[in-house]
Amino acid sequence: MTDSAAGGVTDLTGLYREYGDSRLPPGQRKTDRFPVLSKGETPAWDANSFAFEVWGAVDEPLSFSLAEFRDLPAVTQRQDFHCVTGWSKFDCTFTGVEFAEIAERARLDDGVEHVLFHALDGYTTNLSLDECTEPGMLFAYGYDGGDLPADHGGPIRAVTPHKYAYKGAKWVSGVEFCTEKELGYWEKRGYSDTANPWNEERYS
Ligand SMILES: Nc1nc2c(c(=O)[nH]1)N[C@H]1C(S)=C(S)[C@@H](COP(=O)(O)O)O[C@H]1N2
Ligand SMILES: [Mo]
Repeated sequence: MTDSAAGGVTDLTGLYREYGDSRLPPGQRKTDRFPVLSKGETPAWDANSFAFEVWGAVDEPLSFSLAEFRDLPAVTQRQDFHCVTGWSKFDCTFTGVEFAEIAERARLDDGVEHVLFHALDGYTTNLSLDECTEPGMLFAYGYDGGDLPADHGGPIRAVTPHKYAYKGAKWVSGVEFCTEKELGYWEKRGYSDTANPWNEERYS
């Protein structure tokens, strides 16, 4: 896997090799734009009252203001982005907090195996805990050297370069650690729970 840090940017665009042979997953076409794909409107939020919360089967429920979240140790990564509707955007540069950083602080109960992400627009998506600790799983607030635009999920979104992008909640406001699996918005509506782009796991 290519994982070289140049100028503080870790290159994760070689991550596909762990899952398949082609950087462009089967059935995808490359776009140079960054389309916006949301189930509804971009939700309104207030930088002064926004909270990123962590709850569920944890010893230490957490709540971060935007300023507190931006004070956490952060990384910048170059990643590819694959939407299940068929477009892929290569070389997105995201800055944010690694999933593991949050999980460690929350001190998970022994039985935690699943994670449900909650978003300001009512969207949810689920992953197993193991899938969340894969490299590239970030809570991103920066994109291409600036703030993550609101349409793309600012103030904070999850990014999941090893999965179709519906696994990455935009406007993420809550991370719930669970002992049992609960399906998210698209997973309940027939999209794949595992969502591996190189195996073309689009539908369940
Ligand atoms: N909260 C929320 N997150 C979401 C969605 C959404 O509708 N609401 N759409 C998902 C889908 S299907 C994709 S492809 C990506 C799109 O991200 P983009 O708009 O930045 O391209 O966000 C994902 N996360
Ligand atoms: Mo998507």
